[in-house]
Amino acid sequence: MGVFFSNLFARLLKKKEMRLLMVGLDAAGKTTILYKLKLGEVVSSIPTIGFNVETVDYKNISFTVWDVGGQSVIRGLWRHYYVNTKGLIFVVDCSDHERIEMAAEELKMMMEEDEMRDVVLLVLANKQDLPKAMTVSELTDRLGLHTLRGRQVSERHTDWVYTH
Ligand SMILES: Nc1nc2c(ncn2[C@@H]2O[C@H](COP(=O)(O)OP(=O)(O)OP(=O)(O)O)[C@@H](O)[C@H]2O)c(=O)[nH]1
Ligand SMILES: [Mg+2]
Repeated sequence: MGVFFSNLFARLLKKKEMRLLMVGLDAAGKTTILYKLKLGEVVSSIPTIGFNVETVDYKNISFTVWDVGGQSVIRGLWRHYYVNTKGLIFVVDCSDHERIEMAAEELKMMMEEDEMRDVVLLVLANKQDLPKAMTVSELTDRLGLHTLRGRQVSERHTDWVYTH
C-alpha cells in the first residue's frame, strides 16, 4: 500500500515536460541566452555547429531547450527539430539592421510549415543594449509579425514579443 501511494505521488508530482526550439540567424545570441537560462550567468560562446540542448526547470515545468546553430549552411537543418516542439523562440539581434529582412524571411518560411501551425512563437528582441538597436515596435514591423498566418500578436514586455 505504501509503495502504491508513493508511486502515485511520484506520478502526480512528476514535472510536466515541454520541448522548445530556439533558432535565429547566427550570432543573434541564442547560445548566450540558453546558458543564461540554465546557469544564470553569461558564458562566452563560440558559433554553434549543430546544436546545444539543456533542460531548464521553471515551476512545475521542465523545458528542454534545443538551441540550433544559425549559420546559413545549418539553417536547412532547423526543420529536423520541429517534431514535438511546443514553442519556438526566435532570437533576433536588434542591432543587425542589414540582416533583418533575412531574419524575417526565415521566420516567415518556418511559420508557414504545417508542423509549426500550433506552436507558440516567442520573438526575443536581443542585444537591446547596443547603440541603434531596433525597438520592439520597429522589430514587430520589420518581421511582419502582424501578418503572420492566423496569429495574434501581443507585446507583453518591453523586449519580448509573443505571438500565439
Ligand atoms: N551586446 C550584446 N552582445 C550579445 C548579447 N547576446 C549575445 N551577445 C554576443 O553575441 C555573440 C554571439 O552570441 P551567440 O550566443 O554565440 O550567438 P548564437 O545565436 O548562438 O550564434 P550561432 O551559434 O552561430 O547560431 C557573442 O559574442 C555574444 O557575447 C546581448 O544581449 N548584447
Ligand atoms: Mg550558438
